[in-house]
Amino acid sequence: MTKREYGHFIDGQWREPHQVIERHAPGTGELVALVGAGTGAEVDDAVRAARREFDRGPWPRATGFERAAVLNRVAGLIDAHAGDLARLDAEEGGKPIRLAQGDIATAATLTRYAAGLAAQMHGLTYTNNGPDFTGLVLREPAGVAGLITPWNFPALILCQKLPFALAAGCTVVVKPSELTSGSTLRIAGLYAEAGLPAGVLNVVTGDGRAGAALAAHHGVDVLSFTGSTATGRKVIDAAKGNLKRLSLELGGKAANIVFADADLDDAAEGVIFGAYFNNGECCVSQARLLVEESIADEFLAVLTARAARLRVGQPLHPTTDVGPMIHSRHLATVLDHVARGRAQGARVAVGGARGTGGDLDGGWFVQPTILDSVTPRMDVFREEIFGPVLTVSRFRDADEAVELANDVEYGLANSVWSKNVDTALTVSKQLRSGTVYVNTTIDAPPTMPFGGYKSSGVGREMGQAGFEEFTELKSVSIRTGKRSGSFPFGGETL
Ligand code: TXE
Repeated sequence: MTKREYGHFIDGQWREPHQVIERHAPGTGELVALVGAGTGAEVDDAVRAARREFDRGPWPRATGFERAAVLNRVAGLIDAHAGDLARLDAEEGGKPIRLAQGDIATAATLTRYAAGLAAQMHGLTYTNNGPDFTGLVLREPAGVAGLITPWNFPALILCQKLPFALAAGCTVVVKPSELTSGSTLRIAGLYAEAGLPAGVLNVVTGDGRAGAALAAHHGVDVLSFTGSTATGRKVIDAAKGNLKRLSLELGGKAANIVFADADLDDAAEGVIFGAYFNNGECCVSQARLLVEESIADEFLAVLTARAARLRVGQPLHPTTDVGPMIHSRHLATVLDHVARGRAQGARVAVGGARGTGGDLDGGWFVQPTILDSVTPRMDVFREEIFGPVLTVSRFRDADEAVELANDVEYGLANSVWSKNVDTALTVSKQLRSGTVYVNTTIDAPPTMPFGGYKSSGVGREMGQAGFEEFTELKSVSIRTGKRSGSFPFGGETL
């Protein structure tokens, strides 16, 4: 692996950092990157450049077609550099390379979709406000957007935000995760290559201190954050100084609800994919299986055998299914969850320990794990584990399944497996989550808005709704002709 050194990208220039953060590859522990530790001063410079471009620059004033042309060029460049981008995310984040390649393909698709939204950005006209009145509802860019992204989908989550903000005419400051900044900086370079004016997109790397400075900055009008619920709460506090608009995509504890009338082969594949996709380090990870009692033992036997066959390995290996945890502290946290689950009465059906042996020894691996006999009182049922750990609980009927699924503080996504349309739709409507997958899992196109109920966040990403997060509405009420009568003030005409 090659060690990379990154600077900040501010006002179209690469800037040397004063201090750096070391990034070690999760698969091997090798030093792979030195990332700039941004401070309030760099955030200030970046916001100042974005502010200048928003207030006086060409980007917010360009036509939707002009903005779309730049975004479409960027999408082409992302495709052209897909191999490098995927490798950065796999090396720095530990995600299996096949998944990283999928992330980059989707990043390009999201960018093309956002280009289409730029081209058709429009407001409304009201012609029913009386004969002398025309009401215009203008849709305007919201201003300077701050984007704070996490480490689990570095390029993908960036592209759930950035092209939408730019499509709307916002100017942007991004603060990527200090653990996985490479692909964000590379993509910023692709925007410059595609002709985005200097200062419209700025990237300041660094840890939570740089994120906190961006969240608090009065020059930022709208902030879009993806990360933990705990940090989301801090972002709300920091953002209140200038009451900036917030969109927060936070933690989750999704359930895969499997009814006896599902296609069980299909459901088993879906449950395995949902639980172990991206090493389980995924906000929509389907970390809880709720299975109908009558098929539970037989279904669990299939899952256990399937989980044991998953290939745990180095992220760059083409056949790896499950890679390492993001860092050693997180490895310890995931193993601690398993230990607490056991202590509280869960039974380990498979896995349950650190992944070791061969080339796993230098990295932070966890065996794909299934904890059976999990009840709602246990911590593993309620807390986001964010690792390759699936919990199993049984239900008697649809009412109990819904009650169990909703009995957590989160509400990001759930899946329902049933071939009975009554069951599938009735349960979907009762689930308190922003997304429900039916007979599929972790599978939603960019047209569909994505976000959380309850402690999973506020606002939406992707779809028309995700675009609108980066816009403001302005009502312009126009009177034509001479007003008959007076304004209703004292009954006299001035
Ligand atoms: O997240 P943080 P962490 C969950 C998951 C994981 C846990 C901790 O359970 O185990 O969070 O991960 C920046 N003001 N998710 O500690 O802290 C930080 O630098 C502003 C779920 O890595 O939320 C990074 O860029 N920003 C999640 C980003 O916030 C701050 C994805 C996310 O980091 C900040 C990641 C502050 N005070 C973790 N402190 C999902 N929804 O998918 C940190 N940051």
